[in-house]
Amino acid sequence: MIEKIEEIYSSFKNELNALSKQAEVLNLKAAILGKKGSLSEILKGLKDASPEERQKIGPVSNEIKKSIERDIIDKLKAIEFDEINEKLEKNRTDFSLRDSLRELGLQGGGLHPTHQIQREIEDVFLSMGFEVLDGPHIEDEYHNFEALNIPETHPARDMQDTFWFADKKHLLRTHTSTIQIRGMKERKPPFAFVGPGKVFRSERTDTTHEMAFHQLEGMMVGEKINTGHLIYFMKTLLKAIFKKDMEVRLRPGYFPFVEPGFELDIRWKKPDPKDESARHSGWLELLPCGMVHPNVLKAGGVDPEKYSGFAFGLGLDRLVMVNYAIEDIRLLHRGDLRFNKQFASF
Ligand code: FA5
Repeated sequence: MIEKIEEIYSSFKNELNALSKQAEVLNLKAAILGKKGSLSEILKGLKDASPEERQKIGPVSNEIKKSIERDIIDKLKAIEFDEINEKLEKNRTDFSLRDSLRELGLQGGGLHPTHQIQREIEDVFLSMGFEVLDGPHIEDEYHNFEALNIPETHPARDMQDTFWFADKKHLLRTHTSTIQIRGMKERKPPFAFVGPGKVFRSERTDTTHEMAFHQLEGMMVGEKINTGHLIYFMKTLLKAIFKKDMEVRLRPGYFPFVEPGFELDIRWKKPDPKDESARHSGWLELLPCGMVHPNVLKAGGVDPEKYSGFAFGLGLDRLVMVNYAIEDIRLLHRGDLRFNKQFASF
């Protein structure tokens, strides 16, 4: 009987090797291990065998049954793997386009310096357990102002002159603080996130002001979060970006959505385009921040009696200016390839 069982196993192996479809493998399994399968039939005969024979054949047949089951699982996995590879091969994406462009003498793409810095900061915060959130460019009045403790008649609305849509209800968001409200509503404390993105203001442009620029919002909410946490995270952020301890200045700042509010300025040596060796030393307003106002926590569905938090809004374009000693913010948005190529990883 043992020889018969071994014979079944060896012919099973040969048949299995020749198969390439999952259904065929399952049929073979049924033909051997199914109710009327060849191995099952033999095992049924065991009941008529003598106790000594049963003692000998029992363990062998069990071992072979296990081997068959294992072989079948391996084969099914291998077939699935082959099918995936076949699909990948068929739907192959040609990532070599950039090189082909270069072969054709055309310019390939690269990341804008603002985007590069945004990704770098996202990585710093991801490593500290923050999430990265997104928010819409077209906002409603509620998320851009009201929920942030800026009611309709509040003079702080004038600080951020806005592009309104014809319905007078929607606008291009003036800051990424809108992400605070959306982020809070979808989470339960404790939580921490950053929200980068483009913002828009109806501004007269100059060397440090643009109409469309980039901010990165940050927020942390939990029990007993205080100004010490805020300062720690701001310093960690600046050190990661500038790779050294930066000279910073914290002064009181007013934003209706934080209390207390601060302006964090950074020591900046402004380059003089007329005289390459000259540097005007000064402070650049970079990072407004503060402890989240209780009304804002409430608007986000967070109990201000139990939880507190900090928030900040970093000007990304200004950060690029400081990092690369760029004298005019407008250079960043002009799309001049001679300028952009200096930063892109072509
Ligand atoms: C705000 O937009 C607040 N939402 C920031 C905030 C968030 C405060 C959370 C407190 C808590 P402000 O208008 O100062 O603040 O803009 C933030 C940063 O964006 C500025 O520090 C500056 O770096 C940058 N910024 C502001 N206006 C311009 C502009 N026109 N062009 C380029 N960068 C700008």
